[in-house]
Amino acid sequence: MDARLEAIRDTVLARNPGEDEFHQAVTEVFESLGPVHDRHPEFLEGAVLERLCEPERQIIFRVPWADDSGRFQINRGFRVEFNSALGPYKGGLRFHPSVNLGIVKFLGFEQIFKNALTGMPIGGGKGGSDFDPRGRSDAEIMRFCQAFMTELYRHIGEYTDVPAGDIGVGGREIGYLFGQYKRITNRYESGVLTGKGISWGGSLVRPEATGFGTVIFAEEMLKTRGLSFDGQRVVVSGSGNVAINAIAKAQALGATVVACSDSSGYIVDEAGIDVGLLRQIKEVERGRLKDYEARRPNVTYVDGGSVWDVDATVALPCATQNELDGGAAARLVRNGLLAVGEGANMPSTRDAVAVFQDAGILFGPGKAANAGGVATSALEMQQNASRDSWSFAHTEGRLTEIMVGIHDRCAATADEYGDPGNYVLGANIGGFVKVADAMLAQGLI
Ligand code: NDP
Ligand code: 2IT
Repeated sequence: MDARLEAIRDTVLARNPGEDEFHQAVTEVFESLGPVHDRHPEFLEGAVLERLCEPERQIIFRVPWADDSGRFQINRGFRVEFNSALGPYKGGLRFHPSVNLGIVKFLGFEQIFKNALTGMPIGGGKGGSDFDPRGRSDAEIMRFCQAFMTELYRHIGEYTDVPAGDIGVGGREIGYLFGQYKRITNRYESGVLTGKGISWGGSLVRPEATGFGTVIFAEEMLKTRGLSFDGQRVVVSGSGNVAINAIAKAQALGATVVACSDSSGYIVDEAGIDVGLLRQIKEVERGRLKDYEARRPNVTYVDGGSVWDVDATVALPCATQNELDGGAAARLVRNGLLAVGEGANMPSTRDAVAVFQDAGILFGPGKAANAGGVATSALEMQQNASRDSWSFAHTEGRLTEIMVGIHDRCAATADEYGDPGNYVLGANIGGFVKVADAMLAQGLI
């Protein structure tokens, strides 16, 4: 790492002890930015990096709620409003027991650059809670969402901060959150949340957008080598919103997706995953992946283990951070891997990224490859602002244009900085320069 940047990075780490994932995300971005600072000394003079690493606002709050047995439960809520140079803070809410400030800050930090890459007018933020939705009744989920919004509402707004979903937060939760926001504020402010239901201000394609976008991005990478998804053998991790829609899109483009996972285990279905059955189990029944085995012939369910033990030509990690390590990366590379598209945020460890890059694997980092979700959230905001709703075909067309545009800008930036094919460099520099220019233009704030 460039020595000037390393000194700033070390201060950031010392000021934020114990936030391992935030440290990882900051380090990974800084490693790309040395050459930019050679060309743009004004970024150093303007203390852009120091400002960028300090969130504009960090909110931590108590979320008290009553479970079905009447017992009082206390969770912790977070919203980190990281950077508003390009627009209102924008980013999802994660409900998972592993959520803490360091996780929210890593996600919010990544979101700044991702949102810049989309070309849409959105800043970066993230939030969530250590609430564990697993095993909770629908009524408990509703009461939790209402309690969460009872504090969050005062910090958000269509021009201020616009949350959406992430792990553990989908259409059902956004509905409860929106209802409570409306009740407290007495405003039907559609643009305050994205991922809403289609009949009440949501956008077509938003549910599919992250998974679809990841596959579109990976397809563009494959094209640079004269390849496509057609005929590829694909492994996807996770079986939530991003994973399911990545599976659907990859198969629509002619690939066979042979495996996917949840936090308990993984399935191998050599005939290609039946997306309809997977949606029924995960989205309708809210069941476990193990249920898939009994309902389809010739399927193996592996309890525990790693889905990355299954060979693939294309790997799409779509579950969570640091789920694919250096050992798994090396094994995939030895067994014929061509490309990786990160549907999740920071799913590959730094060792894994190094293995992929050293082997010349096409590697699409999350902040570029999974930007289709937030980009379509921005399209939802656009429809809300104009009180309009677009067709599926039109919205999918916009998503495709945006993903191809992100791919091409990352590739062109990597070329410009002398490292062709390095999408990590392209994404980090491309996102950073846009935000840095806007920050300098807006003065010392
Ligand atoms: P979901 O909650 O819909 O699904 C998450 C999936 O990942 C589930 O299959 C879950 O398994 C698995 N998973 C979660 N945590 C872990 C863990 N610690 N270990 C193993 N498996 C785990 O979330 P999404 O699909 O929305 O999100 C997946 C990833 O995509 C996240 O990294 C998220 O930040 C990222 N992302 C999401 C976007 C969106 O629009 N939703 C946009 C861009 C990125 P189980 O059910 O067993 O917990
Ligand atoms: O990580 C992400 O980009 C998201 N969870 C989606 C954020 C959004 O505002 O749609």
